[in-house]
Amino acid sequence: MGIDLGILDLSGAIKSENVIKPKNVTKPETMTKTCDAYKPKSETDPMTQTHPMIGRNLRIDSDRLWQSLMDMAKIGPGVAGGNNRQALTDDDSTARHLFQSWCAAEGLSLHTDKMGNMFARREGSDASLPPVMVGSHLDTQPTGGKYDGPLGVLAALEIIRSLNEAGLTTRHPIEIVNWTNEEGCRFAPPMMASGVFAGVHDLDWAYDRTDAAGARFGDELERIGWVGDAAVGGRPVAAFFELHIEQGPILEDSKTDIGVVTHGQGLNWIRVTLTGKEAHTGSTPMPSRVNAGLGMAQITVLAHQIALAHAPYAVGAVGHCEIFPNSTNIIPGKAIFTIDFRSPDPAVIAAMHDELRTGASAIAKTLGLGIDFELAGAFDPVAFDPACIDRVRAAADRLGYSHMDLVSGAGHDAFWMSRVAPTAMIMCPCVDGLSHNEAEEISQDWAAASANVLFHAVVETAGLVSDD
Ligand code: HGY
Ligand code: MN
Ligand code: MN
Repeated sequence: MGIDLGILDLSGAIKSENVIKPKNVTKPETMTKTCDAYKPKSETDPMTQTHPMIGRNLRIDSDRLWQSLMDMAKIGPGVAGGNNRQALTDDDSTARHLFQSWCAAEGLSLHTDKMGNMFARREGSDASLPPVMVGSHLDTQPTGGKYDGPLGVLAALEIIRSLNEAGLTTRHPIEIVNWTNEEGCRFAPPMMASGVFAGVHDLDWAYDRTDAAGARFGDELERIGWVGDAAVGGRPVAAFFELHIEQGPILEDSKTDIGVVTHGQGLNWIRVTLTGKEAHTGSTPMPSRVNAGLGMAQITVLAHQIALAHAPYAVGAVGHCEIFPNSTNIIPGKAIFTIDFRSPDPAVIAAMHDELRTGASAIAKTLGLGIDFELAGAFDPVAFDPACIDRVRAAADRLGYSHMDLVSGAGHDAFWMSRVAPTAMIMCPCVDGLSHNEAEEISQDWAAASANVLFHAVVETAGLVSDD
């Protein structure tokens, strides 16, 4: 396989002590453990310079972070306790305004680029230095949770609030980022705006993406009033850090506080369009039917079987599907659906894609259907920056949290940012490993622990210069 999958072997990385009790989390001893004495490293390279302050009482305010998460969750509520705050909706705009007001209250200067990415900047002692960026996304799935995305943006804000409270200055500026349209559920592909920032997607191509109703991304961004005037990307970034919930069961099952994300798996979204013939479901003889819905069902099973055939690390499913005219007594004449294939190994992704095209074409031929394939989203597996990863591990150790290496199953803006800046991710557990479900849940302690690790990694990278 293309990537050393040994890191998925969890045997060596789990420490038995310092466990978090899932669900009704009590305050385990690690959460209150004071920091060990901290020995500053060499003064030569400021990027690795560490400041005695970091070893002392640098902590975020857990209650304040939690309250911000709960306040943000009130915008674009779902129907079952989660959120439906899809990209470029009015709710997305309301969330942006709330975030903007919080940043203004902290004295940050806010600028927005042409993709609507929001950057809230805290100056450092040396404005000539590129910013350390930290953030994630505020848009959600249609039946999303309260934490997928907002935890990373609001933990970043909490770092700024804590620095302001402590009166500390960093060398590098720090910029909090809210990336537009990370989810890609309304406008494919996912991580679209960070992709434009990283030079992977062209601005005009992104503007022309349409949602299921045919609305253009560019028009919707204009409609909600969040087209900024700043160029998208093309500027130096010292480093990028992203805190995100795991969205899987590994951390909670192993009772580990922190996920140190070393890699992220790659993805292919293959959108299939099947063309059949609408006809009466009652009077049309079975042999003469050209049923696009039947083709979609058979190709859905095929995708599942292909993923199973590439076990243990490949995954595959059809999450999006539409049939037309979607009337009970009309044989579907058209089906449009998207296969989501993922693996840590690019060769496996390519193999699954090829097997799907071959198998689906054979199914279409047997059923007399027209078939069209479109690559609706794709990114390769990523390896994050070793120096940034080391800072995350050192912070978790210093703060007394248990940690393990992880490969991210989900895609994140950090994946594209790793192309233009040293990048690392931090993960916290989530209850039952559940996400992209309104029942998504984390504990306040999990949020605080991971935000503290983010705090130390970001501040160590930005360099502390003094107490104001
Ligand atoms: O699809 C993903 O992995 C991310 O949640 N957008
Ligand atoms: Mn996310
Ligand atoms: Mn998501």
